[in-house]
Amino acid sequence: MIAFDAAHKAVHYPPDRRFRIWVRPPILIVAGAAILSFLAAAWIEFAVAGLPHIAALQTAANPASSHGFPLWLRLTHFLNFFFVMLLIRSGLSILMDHPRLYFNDHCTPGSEWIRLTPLKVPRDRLWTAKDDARYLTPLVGTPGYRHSVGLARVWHFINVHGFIITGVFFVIMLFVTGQWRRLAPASPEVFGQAWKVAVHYATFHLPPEPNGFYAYNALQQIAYFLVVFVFGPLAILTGLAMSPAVVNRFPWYARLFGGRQTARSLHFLTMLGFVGFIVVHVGLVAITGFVRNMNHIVLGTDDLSPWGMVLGLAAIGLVVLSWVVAHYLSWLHSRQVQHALKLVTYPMELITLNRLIPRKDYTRDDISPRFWPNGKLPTSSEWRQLADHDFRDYRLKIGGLVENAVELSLAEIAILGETVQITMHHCIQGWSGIAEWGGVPMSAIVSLVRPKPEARTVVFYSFGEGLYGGAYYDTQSIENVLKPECLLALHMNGESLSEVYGAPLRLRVENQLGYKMVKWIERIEFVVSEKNVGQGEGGKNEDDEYFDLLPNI
Ligand SMILES: Nc1nc2c(c(=O)[nH]1)N[C@H]1C(S)=C(S)[C@@H](COP(=O)(O)O)O[C@H]1N2
Ligand SMILES: [Mo]
Repeated sequence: MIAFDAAHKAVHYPPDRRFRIWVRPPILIVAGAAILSFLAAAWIEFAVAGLPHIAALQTAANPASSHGFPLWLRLTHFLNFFFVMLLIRSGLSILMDHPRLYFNDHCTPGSEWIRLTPLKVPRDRLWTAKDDARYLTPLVGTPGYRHSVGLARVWHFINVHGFIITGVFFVIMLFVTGQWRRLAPASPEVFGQAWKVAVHYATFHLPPEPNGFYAYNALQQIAYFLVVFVFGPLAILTGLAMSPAVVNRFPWYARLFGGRQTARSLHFLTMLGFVGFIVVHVGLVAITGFVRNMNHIVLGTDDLSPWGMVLGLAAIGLVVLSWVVAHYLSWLHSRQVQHALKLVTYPMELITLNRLIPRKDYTRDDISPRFWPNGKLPTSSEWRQLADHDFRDYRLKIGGLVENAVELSLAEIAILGETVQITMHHCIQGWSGIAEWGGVPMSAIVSLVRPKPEARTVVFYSFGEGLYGGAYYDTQSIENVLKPECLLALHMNGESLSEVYGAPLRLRVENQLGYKMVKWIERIEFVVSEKNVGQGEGGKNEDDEYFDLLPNI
C-alpha cells in the first residue's frame, strides 16, 4: 500500500469501499437462459446419444508450413498477454470512475444495464459524477484505489500502442507465413465439430485432443479466431468510438456501434470476452498436457523437457511483476508517468485527432433528460453574492497579453453575437450527455481583445475549487479556441446557466473532454504558455490528477 497524505487518502481510500455488481434483471435472465439452454442441450445429447465422436478434422487440412510455433509467434503471444493484462487492469480502473454502463448516450441515472457500485443515484441531493466514482483494489486495477482515472489512462494508452503494433505485426505474419490456416475455420463442418467438443466440456469430459503443435480442436480454433479477428479489432474500434474529437466530428462512427455509450458497453463486453478466454485458455493449457503445451508455447518444441514450463512460469511472473511496478511508478513517480504518456500522445494528437473540427449534429429531440453534473460548486462569498444578485454585478475580466484588456458584463458579452449548438459532452470518467449550449464563440472574444503575437495560450480561471482544493483553472491553445463550437456559454437548453452547470459562464470545447470546460468562469488570461500557470501542466486536473493536456480521446 502507498502512504497517502490525509487529502489523498480521503479521495483514494474512502471509508465506503464496498464492491457490488448489479445487472438489470432481464439481461441476467436472458444471459442465464442462454447458458442454461446450452448446458441442457449438451446434457440431453450426452444422455440420449452418449459422447459425440470427434473426427480428426483439421489435421489433414493443415499443410506442414503451418506446423509448430515460430519465434515471432511465441514472442508476440507473450507481448499480447503482457499488453492485454495491463489494458484490462487499467481499463477496470477507468471504469470505476463511472461504474455504470448504458445502451443510451444520455447516461440517465437508473437507465444503466450494469453497475459496479452498491449505490443508486440519490435523487434528493446534488450527486456529481465525481461523488459516484468507486474504489477498486490495486490487486485488480492499475493503479487502483479511487479517482485514479488520470494515471489509469496513462497505462491504458501507453499499452494500447504496444497492443496495436503487436496485433498488426501478428496478423501480417499470420498471412505471410501461412499460419493463418490454423485459425481460420476451413469449412462449415468446423462448427458441427465445435459443438461436439463443447458437449464434451459441458459434460465434464475432455475431448480427444489433437497435438496442438500440428492442429487445434474445432472449438479451440474458433476461440482463437474470435480473439484475433473479432475481440482485438472490436476493442480498438470501440475504444476510438469514445473519443470526443472523433464522435463530435464523425457522429456516424459512434453510431456504427449503436452510439457512444453502446460502444463503451461493447468495449467492456469485449474485455469480458478476453478475460473469459484467458481463464479457459490457461486452464486448458494446464490440464491437457501442461509440460508439452508449455514447450509448444515458449520454446516452439514438441517434447517433454521441463524448460518451456520453467521459462513460461518465469514469463508469467514477469507480467505480474509489471503490475506491481506500474502500481509503484504510478504513485511514487506520478508526474513522470504522466509525462511519459504526453511524450507519446501529445505530438501525435496534434497532427491527427486535434485536427478534426467538431460539428454539431444533434437535434432538440436528442437532448438528454438529465445531464450528469460535475465539480465542486464555488463556495467563495464573492461568487455567492454575485449569484444572489443574478450576476448583474458580474464582470468578466479578460487580460494578460492582449492589446485591449476588457471587463464585460453578461449583457455586453451577449451582444458580441450568440450562437446555439447541440453537442455531446464526454467526461473523462466515461459518461456522456447531449445538451444545447448558447453562447458567444471564443473567436469573437479573441477578435475583441486582440492577443499579442507572443500569446499562445488562453487560461480560464474559475470561482470554484479543484478536487484537492485550490482554484480550478484550465488552458486552451489559441488555435483550438478559434475553432467553431468553442463557446463561452451563457445558456443551457434555452435557459440561463444554472448554478450547478456553471453560472454565470462556462466554456464549451467539443473536441476535448469535459474537464477542459471550465465552469463558473471568473476571468480569462492570455499567456505565452501553460507552463507558467499553476504547476505548469495545463490545468487544475492536469496538475493534481495527472490528466492529459490535450484530451482528444
Ligand atoms: N470550475 C470547474 N469547472 C469544471 C469542473 C470542476 O470541477 N470545476 N469539472 C469539469 C468536468 S470534469 C466536467 S465533466 C464538466 C461537467 O460539466 P457539467 O456539470 O455541466 O456536466 O465540467 C468541467 N468543468
Ligand atoms: Mo469530467
